[in-house]
Amino acid sequence: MSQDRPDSNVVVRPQDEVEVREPPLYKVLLLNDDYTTMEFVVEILVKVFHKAYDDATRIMLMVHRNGLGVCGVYTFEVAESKVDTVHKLARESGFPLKCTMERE
Ligand code: TYC
Repeated sequence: MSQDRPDSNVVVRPQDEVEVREPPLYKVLLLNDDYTTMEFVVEILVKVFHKAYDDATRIMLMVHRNGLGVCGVYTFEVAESKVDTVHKLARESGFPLKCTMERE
């Protein structure tokens, strides 16, 4: 029998089946503080989280009023990279803005 042709007599055990589960997802959350400007938070939401200006403003106000809010949902590495980028940009601008991630 050809090596390329599927063999109908082959038994595929469950442990040999292809993994189809989705990777775990992580929410990235922005935390409110009294010192970071509203303008800077909107800029972060537009530049780092690719939000439209109006959505960015809505999310920033939600964080301002409720203490925290979700900016987006990503795989582990992407979420981790967003958190690092927010902290780096905030530090460079002298703001104490904090960002965290949480498994969905
Ligand atoms: N509370 C800040 C202010 O009044 C604005 C702010 C919003 C800061 C969201 C952080 O994640 C934040 N200037």
